[in-house]
Amino acid sequence: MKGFIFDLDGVIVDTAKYHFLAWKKLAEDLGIGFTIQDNERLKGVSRTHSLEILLALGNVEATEEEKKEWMQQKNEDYLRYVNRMDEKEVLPGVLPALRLLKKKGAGIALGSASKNARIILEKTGIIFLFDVIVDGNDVSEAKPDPEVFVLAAEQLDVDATACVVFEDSVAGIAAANTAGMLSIGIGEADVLKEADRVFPDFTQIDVEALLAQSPKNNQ
Ligand code: B16
Ligand code: MG
Repeated sequence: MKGFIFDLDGVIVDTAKYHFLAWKKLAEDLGIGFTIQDNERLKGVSRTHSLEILLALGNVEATEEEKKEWMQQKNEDYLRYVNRMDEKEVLPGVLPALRLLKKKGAGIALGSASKNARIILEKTGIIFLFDVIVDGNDVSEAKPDPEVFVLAAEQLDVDATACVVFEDSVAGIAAANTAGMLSIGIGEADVLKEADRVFPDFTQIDVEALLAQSPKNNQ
């Protein structure tokens, strides 16, 4: 395998808790009940779609103008948390994996739905390890569409079948599978059923073994 594509939220960092706090504040302002369980539905989903899910929970209808204003408000709150992030927020095992891949000369890409991906990589001090960054600003179709991973592989100049995708969301695993890449789920096997393999976190992943693995269609 030659290309390694990382999702951001839920794989490299746990920003879901900050998304939750920011959406929760907006929900309170709008009089919508919003729980940590509801927040599960927003993981891996774009900002626009997240707002639609939130409004549907409260049966709230809104104009395009209001939606734009609320998304901006939510993002400003979210960025207040992001601005306080540092290298301690990189999840266990991720940094050693990135360093080993770099040392071995593998292509390293980010493939995230977030429009805040670059600032998060900067704040956590790992942006220099990425050869390619494809985020929510670069795609027209959200996961489960494979666009984000296809673009990342193209920019790495690696064939899709020689790419590994690390993902924590069901939609992201579907996107990786559609792209013909090896999908590695980070999380629970009974949730990420479609993944080629699932690990609870990066400390359990043998990066050397992944590097030695043949392309997906030759397995
Ligand atoms: P933003 P990922 C996703 O990141 C998050 O999982 C999802 O909860 C969020 O709504 C989405 O990014 C958009 O984020 O508002 O920062 O553009 O998991 O694809 O790295
Ligand atoms: Mg994710």
